[in-house]
Parts: sequence; C-alpha cells; structure tokens
Amino acid sequence: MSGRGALIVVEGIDRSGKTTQCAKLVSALLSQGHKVEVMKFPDRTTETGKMIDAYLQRDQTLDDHVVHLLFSANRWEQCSNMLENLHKGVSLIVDRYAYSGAAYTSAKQGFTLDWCKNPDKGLPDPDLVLFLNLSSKEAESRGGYGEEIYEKVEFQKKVHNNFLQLKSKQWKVIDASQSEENVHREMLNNVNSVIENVKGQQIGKLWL
Ligand code: 2DT
Repeated sequence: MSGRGALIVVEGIDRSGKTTQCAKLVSALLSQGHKVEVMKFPDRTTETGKMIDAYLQRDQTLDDHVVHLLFSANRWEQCSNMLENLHKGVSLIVDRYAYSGAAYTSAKQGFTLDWCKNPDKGLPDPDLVLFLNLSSKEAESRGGYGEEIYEKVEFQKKVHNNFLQLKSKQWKVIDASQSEENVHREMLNNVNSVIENVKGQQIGKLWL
C-alpha cells in the first residue's frame, strides 16, 4: 500500500551514536525497498547554518537568544521540503530536531524549556523519536568530547536531563550503551512498525 512517509527523529546527547545509527538505519531501510532520506540539523550549508557553525566553533560570538532562533530558523527553512517528501511517500530519518533545540538552550542560564519550545511550535510532528539514552559520563568515556562550544561533560549532563523532560508518547528510549548492532536492531524494529502504521495518517504539528 502506498501512502505518506514517516518522520523519524533520532535524538541524544553528543557521542550517543546518532550519526552512525542514522546511516545504518537508512541503508537497512533502502535495502528493504523503502523510499528514505537522511537529514541532519543543524544543516550547516545554508546561510543560517553557516552562522550556527561559526558560533559552535567559537569563531563568532552571538547572543544566546539569537543562536536559539537561528537553530529554529534552520529547521523552518527545510519545512516545506520535508512535507513535500513525506507526502510523496519518502520517509525521513532526521539526526537531531527541535528537541535538541530546546534541550541545549535550556541548559543555559536563564532559559526555560517553555520559552525554548516556542519558535519550533508547528513544525512537522515526528511520528517516532528514537532517543539514544547514554549518560554524559558514558558518552565522554567514548573518546572524549571535541572542541565545540557545548562539548563539556557538565553541560551535557544538563542537556540529558532536559531531553528526558521532553519525552512524549512518540518517544522510544533506546539504551545506547548496548552494542552498535543491538541498538540498530531495536531502532529498525521500531521504525518498521511506524512506517506501516502512519500511511493513512495526517502529519501533525509539533507542540500544538
Ligand atoms: P552536531 O554535533 O549534531 O552537528 O550538533 N544544537 C543542535 C542546538 O544547540 N540546537 C539545535 O537546535 C540543534 C539541532 C547540539 C551541533 C551542536 O548543536 C547543538 C550540538
């Protein structure tokens, strides 16, 4: 049966394995014959993405509110493209989404989760959020964080707590400390059933 594609988001703190798992998921789905595309936020190639990249690499100082709104704008830029693909029956595997937006900014002083969620309200609502759950300590032990602005264990700990506050009914929490293959299998099982189930369903609006 044809129908719309599923919007699948993969979330987690830095080093939880998102990018590796997204790639494995896409190749497994393609070999099963599904139409699928992978996306990543921030998309560092657009104008907003270049500003975000400069900020993350500490080449440019920006007000924290501005950074937050840039991350959100970077998603809205892709909104019509995402809807078009979903309606064409293409499933999207998205490496980070608005949950990262809210979880990271609200780990900064003076930001509430509620304020952080606002600019992303109305984006396409994911059919499934796979949260790769790993403590900040375990993540750090995977070879240490890099040089970017958020890559500090104390900050990641706050981000992890914030993510858990954003859990909703579409979330599946995956134990990311398992072997790469076990994480993959668990993710693929969840994705396969969601792709089948959403075919006749409308696309919702996030946080509305
Ligand atoms: P990557 O290491 O995955 O490229 O992410 N971030 C991401 C935010 O602060 N807000 C957002 O909306 C998104 C999508 C997480 C780069 C960093 O950007 C953070 C890590």
